[in-house]
Amino acid sequence: MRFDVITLFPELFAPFQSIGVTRRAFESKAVDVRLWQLRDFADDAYRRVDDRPYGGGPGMVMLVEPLERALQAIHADQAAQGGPRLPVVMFSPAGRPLTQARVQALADSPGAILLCGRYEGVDQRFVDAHVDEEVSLGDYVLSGGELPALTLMDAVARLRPGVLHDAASHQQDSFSDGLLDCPHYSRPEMLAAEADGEGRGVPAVLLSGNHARIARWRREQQLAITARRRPELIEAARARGALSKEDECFLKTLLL
Ligand code: 21W
Repeated sequence: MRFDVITLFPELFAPFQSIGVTRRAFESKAVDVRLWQLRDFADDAYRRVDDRPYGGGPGMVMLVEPLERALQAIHADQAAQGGPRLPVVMFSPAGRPLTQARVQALADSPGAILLCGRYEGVDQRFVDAHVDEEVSLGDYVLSGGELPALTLMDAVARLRPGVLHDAASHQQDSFSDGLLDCPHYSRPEMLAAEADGEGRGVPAVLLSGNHARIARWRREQQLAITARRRPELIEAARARGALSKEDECFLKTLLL
């Protein structure tokens, strides 16, 4: 798959290609990322890509014409590579929140053109003519769409075949079954006591070797944590029929 990223800050994307799971995705060609510096598509000596908003007000607006030239160059490049025309995703605080379902759909697709906004926003005429979808990361204010684009590509890359070593870790993830994850423990079994307290041990059930009991304990931890922190996810799991009779019984025992 391929991502074409339109940005004023291509430097921000370097670590994606040089570190960790996303580097592996990149090197294995599971995800091909091409960065397009919007300033290269300006038409004046100052490489201007923004201007003041009609009607007044604070901030600057990204200009239609450089964006259209960038898009045209990307479409030409995609066609030359024999690829399909990819949808345009714009990152905006006014977009729909990104979900794992949307991430999965993108991972199963040939890719997308990602437009990273800066300034107050993008001239609406470009949005109306070319943007297929507006995506937000949530209700807090960032300074532009680059970190959201990196977030989306990270979430997609780890779903591409061959990128994660352990296929089971997909399945167990928070959100892949709609509940938050259970707690995890590793060595040592007992942490030495400080002067003032007791040693901190691993929950005994995890050392029991009883795999059915361990699975039940983990499920109950997931249910309890989700019910406390994200009750709406319990409601959604119930609506999907994803809660067993045992799950429901356990939830009734919780003091929320
Ligand atoms: C932040 C641009 C605020 C414009 C309401 C009415 C992309 C983002 C961004 C930015 C404003 C995302 C206003 C979560 C984000 C992004 C830069 C508008 C004035 N508010 N997801 N008028 N949060 N942010 N501010 O900020 O480009 S995805």
